[in-house]
Amino acid sequence: MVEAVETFDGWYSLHDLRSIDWTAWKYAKEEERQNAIAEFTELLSKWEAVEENKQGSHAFYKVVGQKADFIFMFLRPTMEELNELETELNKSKFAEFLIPAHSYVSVVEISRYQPEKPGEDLENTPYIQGRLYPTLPKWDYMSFYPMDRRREGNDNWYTLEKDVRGKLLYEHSKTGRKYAGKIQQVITGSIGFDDWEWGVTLFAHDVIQLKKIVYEMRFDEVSSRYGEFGEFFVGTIMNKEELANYLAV
Ligand code: 76R
Repeated sequence: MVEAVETFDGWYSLHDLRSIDWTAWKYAKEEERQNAIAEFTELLSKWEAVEENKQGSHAFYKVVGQKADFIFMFLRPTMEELNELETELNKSKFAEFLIPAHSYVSVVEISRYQPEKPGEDLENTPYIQGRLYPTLPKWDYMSFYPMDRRREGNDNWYTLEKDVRGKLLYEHSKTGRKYAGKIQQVITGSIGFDDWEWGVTLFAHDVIQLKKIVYEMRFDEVSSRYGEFGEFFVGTIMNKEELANYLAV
């Protein structure tokens, strides 16, 4: 019988993408704009404090292209906190000038294909804990996209035996490790939560490495035979300090 793999699940994740209503923003009074920026900056500071206390993390990037203007990735211990956080953002003055563009709900996931050694408590090792509850990197570039594993005719991931899937993912991880220090990936599981099966969030110092890793992985069997991809979003980092300048009209 084909077996599911056990997963370690960490913080809950919300990717929240917004476009700016530039026309409304330009027509607003200068005082209104300044108030919106000040209040939003306070929200950013609040999220930074959560991150410093290791109660969650976030990433904030400017999206390149017309799919959105901003992408936030929020990590929190519970779904409720994600919900509260988005509601607080929605109630803010700044949100009056934001148009929802896209969102994605998932949970940080590590699949356990490697058998545990006797007496080992893998989940509680500092390495696994650090990956389940990560402080997201503040690297210059980010890419986010959802993906599925294919289930078509002879290319059905869900009819492969666990050891076969484990071997294919091991091959995949060897490609991944070539990008150590260049790419940091966060895999989030979204089965039961959103439209695709996983969310892939990649961070890079050099934007071209995002293209290189995804391209190279396309040739790994786990992607070439079993990977289906959704929409890609790519962004450059947004710093709190540059916000006022970015929003100046
Ligand atoms: O968790 C681990 O590090 C163990 C090995 C590993 C697994 C099980 C691993 C390593 N990944 C795993 C699972 Mn991955 N990963 C992706 C993408 O665009 C594409 O073609 C794929 C998008 C990237 C870029 C990437 C990077 N990985 C998964 C899964 C879940 C599958 C399942 O459970 O069925 C998906 C959807 C997925 C997708 N992966 C790595 C990387 C990198 C860089 C590594 C090496 C990490 C390291 O060892 O430091």
